[in-house]
Amino acid sequence: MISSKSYPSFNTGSKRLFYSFRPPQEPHRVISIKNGWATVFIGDIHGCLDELKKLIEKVVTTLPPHLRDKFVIFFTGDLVNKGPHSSKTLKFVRRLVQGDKAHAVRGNHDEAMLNEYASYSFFNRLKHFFSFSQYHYLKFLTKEDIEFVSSLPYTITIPELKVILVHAGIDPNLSLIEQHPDNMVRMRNMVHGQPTYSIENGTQWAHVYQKSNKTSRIVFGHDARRRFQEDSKYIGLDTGAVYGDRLTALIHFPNSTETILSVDSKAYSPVRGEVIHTDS
Ligand SMILES: [Mn+2]
Repeated sequence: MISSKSYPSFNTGSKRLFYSFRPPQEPHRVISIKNGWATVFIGDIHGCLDELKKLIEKVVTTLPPHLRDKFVIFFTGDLVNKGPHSSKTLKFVRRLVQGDKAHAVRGNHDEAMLNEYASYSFFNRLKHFFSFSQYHYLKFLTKEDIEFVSSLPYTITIPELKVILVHAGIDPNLSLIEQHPDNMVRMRNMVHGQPTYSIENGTQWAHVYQKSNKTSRIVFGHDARRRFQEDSKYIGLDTGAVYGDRLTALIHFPNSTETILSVDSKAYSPVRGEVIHTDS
């Protein structure tokens, strides 16, 4: 059980956090890329482990031989839920991260899993023995797996690339430190200058960000219904892997050229809502 007491208080103003537990000890991390290394960003996996392994193989064969042991992966979060192999995916990603081969930010589904774990009552534990429970995979997770997910930051800044990695988005009106935790994992649109989780009201946040005076490029996931999104200041990599579309990677080579790769996936989860085609 993760005690909320193990987290320092987090200034969220008067806003309540969506989930009862506290954010990670280090919500915003800075991670540097070694000179001459390639950087790989991978979108929302949602337990699609077969697709993830295929995509990493494709990345490796796409890299020139001298870079095949010189690359680091960044995941946009939502490692678990909806798909077929949540616990195995989590353990696979944890091994990569703890072996210094990858980094990840937390997504809303990673938080939902922590929330479910934190309310690990007798009834919940019983429920998890049946596969109809969305969280049946919790019984395969160790304390180390849970601590790993709890430690995932909301953002990772990569100074060499001028990139900020975040699961859902960044409020363009605020500095990084002022961002509300829930927005970083759940926002999709901006409405009257405020972030919203809704996709129906307002403008997609990335378009607002693009027009703002911010200069960092945001790499994000979460917005599967809009699929791939790109402009000079942002790139959205959730291409609906769990809905039978694709799992996508962006490779940033040491000479700053970039390539987008993806692998097809099976439809593991029914699509909620139509795919939205944007002009980006
Ligand atoms: Mn998400």
